[in-house]
Amino acid sequence: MSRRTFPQREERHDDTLAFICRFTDRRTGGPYAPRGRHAIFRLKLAPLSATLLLAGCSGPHNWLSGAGREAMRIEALFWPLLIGAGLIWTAVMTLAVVAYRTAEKGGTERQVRAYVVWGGVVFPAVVLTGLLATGLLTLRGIAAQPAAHTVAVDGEQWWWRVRYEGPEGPVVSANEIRLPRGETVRFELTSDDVIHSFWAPAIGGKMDLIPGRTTQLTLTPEKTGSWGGICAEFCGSAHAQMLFRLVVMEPEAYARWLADEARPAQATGPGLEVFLDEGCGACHSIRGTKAQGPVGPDLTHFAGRETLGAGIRPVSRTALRNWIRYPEAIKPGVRMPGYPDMPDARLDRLVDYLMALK
Ligand code: HEC
Ligand SMILES: [Cu+2]
Repeated sequence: MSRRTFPQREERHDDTLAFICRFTDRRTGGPYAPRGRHAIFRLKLAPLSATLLLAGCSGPHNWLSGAGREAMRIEALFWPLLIGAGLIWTAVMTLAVVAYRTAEKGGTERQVRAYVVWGGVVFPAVVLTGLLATGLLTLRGIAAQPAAHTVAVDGEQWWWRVRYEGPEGPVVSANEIRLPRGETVRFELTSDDVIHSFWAPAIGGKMDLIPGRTTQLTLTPEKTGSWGGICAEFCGSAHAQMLFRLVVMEPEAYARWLADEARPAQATGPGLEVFLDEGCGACHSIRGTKAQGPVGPDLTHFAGRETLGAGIRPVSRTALRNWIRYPEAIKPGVRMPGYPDMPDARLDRLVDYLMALK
């Protein structure tokens, strides 16, 4: 069989695939069989896994942060599980070795069978039953809780539509969810297109968003701060760029913020004309203006948010300019057209206006 070379691009972008091809081909003498070192040494996943591990242990996605009551309960389950699993693994392996030795040294079949039955059947069955019961109890404690208020979240390709119950009707926002500290909130989750999954590791979770259904998740944030959230179910090309922020505030600050958020847009200026002229209003709403498009994120208080593009860029003039000109370059697959030819002066006016939407 002739040796094809592994495609360069794929090699760089999909180390796992490359690894599997090389690994299986090494055994079968197939086309991707590696020269020289064993396939496993070519696996370049080590730095990646280390990064992921470290990323999980710090920063806004840290699920061991104790920033939410549900996250803490899961954490309380995690450590006994991890340590227990380690101990059990060691014990069972020891027993296996002892059983093997006993057999080798001519132990009777009864002796060997005793090790297998007690160490391999009875012990795991008892431990796993205990763990299952603990897990189910924890789950029940997390699931069934009365909530002080509700936030509706719709998954969209590839951003989050957020609706609060404002003082006078619903308040719509996007990609950022504000919550009062110490109060239990019920998320009502649904999707407009495909299945997404709502996950804010630091506070707790996760729960799928399913088209045609409403799923629920209750969370109780315990620490103020800004925490990261992600879509945890592959939902299309820009899935990895579908992030959100969970901003936990003191209850009084939250109430003030919500009242403010419920107001129509305060900004005016020539940029609004540009916005309407360019047709942005066909997709985006700015409450208090003629722009009432339901397709994209509500922009009424856009500049009051921390990020744009569903958590992938900070809200800044530069990021916003680039986003309007080349959204596809920032987020491949994005459902917003770019405006690469908009004259600078016009773009500046538009950006001035959007940055004033606090
Ligand atoms: C065809 C519909 C459509 C049009 C027209 C459109 N957008 Fe968008 N826009 C979207 C969608 C969809 C998103 C969400 C993209 C994502 O994050 O995946 C978006 C995102 C944005 C965001 C980021 C919002 C946030 O909070 O993350 C801004 C700002 C924005 N658009 C401004 C504009 C401006 C200014 C125009 C006109 C020059 C415009 N858009 C035209 C559909 C559109
Ligand atoms: Cu997704």
